[in-house]
Amino acid sequence: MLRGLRLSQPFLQRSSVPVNSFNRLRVVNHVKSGISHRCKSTEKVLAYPGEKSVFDDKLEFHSTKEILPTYRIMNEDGIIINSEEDPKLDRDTVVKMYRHMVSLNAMDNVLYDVQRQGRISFYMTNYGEEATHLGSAAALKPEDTIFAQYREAGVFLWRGFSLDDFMNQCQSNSLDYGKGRQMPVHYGSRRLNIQTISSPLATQIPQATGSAYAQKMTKSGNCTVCYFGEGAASEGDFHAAINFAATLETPSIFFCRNNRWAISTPSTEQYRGDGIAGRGVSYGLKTIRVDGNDIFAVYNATKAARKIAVEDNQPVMIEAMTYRVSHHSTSDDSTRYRTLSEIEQWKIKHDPVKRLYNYLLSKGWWSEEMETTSRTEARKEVLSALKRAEAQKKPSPDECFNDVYDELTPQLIQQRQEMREHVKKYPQNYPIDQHLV
Ligand SMILES: Cc1ncc(C[n+]2csc(CCOP(=O)(O)OP(=O)(O)O)c2C)c(N)n1
Ligand SMILES: [Mg+2]
Repeated sequence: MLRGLRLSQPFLQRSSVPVNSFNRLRVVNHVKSGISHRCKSTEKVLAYPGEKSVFDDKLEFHSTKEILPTYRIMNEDGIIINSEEDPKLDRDTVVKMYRHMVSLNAMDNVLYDVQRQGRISFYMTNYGEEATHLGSAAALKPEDTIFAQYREAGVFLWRGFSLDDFMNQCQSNSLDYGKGRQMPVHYGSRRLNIQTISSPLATQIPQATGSAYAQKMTKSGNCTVCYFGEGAASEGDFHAAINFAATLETPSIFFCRNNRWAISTPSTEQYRGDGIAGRGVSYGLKTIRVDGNDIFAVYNATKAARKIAVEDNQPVMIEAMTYRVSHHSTSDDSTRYRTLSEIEQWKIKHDPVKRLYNYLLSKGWWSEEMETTSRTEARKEVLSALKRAEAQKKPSPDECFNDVYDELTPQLIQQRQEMREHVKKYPQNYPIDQHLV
């Protein structure tokens, strides 16, 4: 029964552990003749970082036994179920949150249709996930850096990205900060501390860890918040990023929007174990799972996470449970792989916007009349921003070649010349008069 000793000795012989470190090895002394019962010791096997394992003479494979709970403080009807947890946000703040939800819905309605009319090439809506955006964004400081995936338009709205900014980007016009070089919904803003979105999934996660590490090194007192979907969390980049954040002890908040779908792949086929929150724990991150459709729970969780990140220089994981109510994008038809009744159930029973609406009604801070007016106004504002954006010229095609390097390389100069000649030769295919020169 010298299992502990037998297991440990070869390890130590192979390793380069200095001799004086041998005293860290605690051989569990449970050698007894005729032992039949399980023997556990309170002594440690070895001091591995982050792990306290004891010797155990029973052969047993382990799996997740404890499922992390889901933090919630407001129920489906907009009633606060635990008044001690109520963040007691003032009327202006809650109304502002709600108004942004209304604007977000209006923008999604209009731009989805605008894509269908062929006036923009692509769009992704945010329906069903509004509370994850506004609850988290409201709990951050404007100086905190944000890395988003693509379905976080409400975070941009809260930060001050205007409807004109959204429309200019989706129209790829000359006022777009990205100079028309990205697909629609790939927003970004240096002024608002939001890194530009990029299409390859999960690339933002290690970048966000790097950003947080830089904040730590410069003692900035801020954190980096990284949003991603549960599908993106299957990428290798996710694991590398979280492990670096854990070991470098960075002021990071990893915010997973678990909306149950990654295009047509349901969460049930995406992972095993206790989901993304379970991974946070296993990587050594302080972790919380939260009802993503409860804006106050999301707000509290993000606020507390920010405190841990900034004050203790520790990364935090938040898994927000929500649902992608619409199609993945305008290139998708989700009724091909999920039932209408599933979608309806989420729309009717778990709608985060309705939940906040009911809360506002119960406080006397909103009315049916205000609802109608604000929805009409929001649509009008979106449409006029769209009109302004459509009236703008497109960027000069030369912009394709700028900003890659500090100065154009000879190859790029040659390619730009070829492009100019090509465009001139086929004016019927290139409405160059719509572009800046
Ligand atoms: C590296 C990479 N692989 C695949 C894709 C195609 N793709 C775009 S979005 C997406 C699903 C992502 O799902 P999730 O992270 O859950 O975000 P959600 O769309 O649900 O918000 C996939 C597979 C991609 N953009 N990049
Ligand atoms: Mg998803």
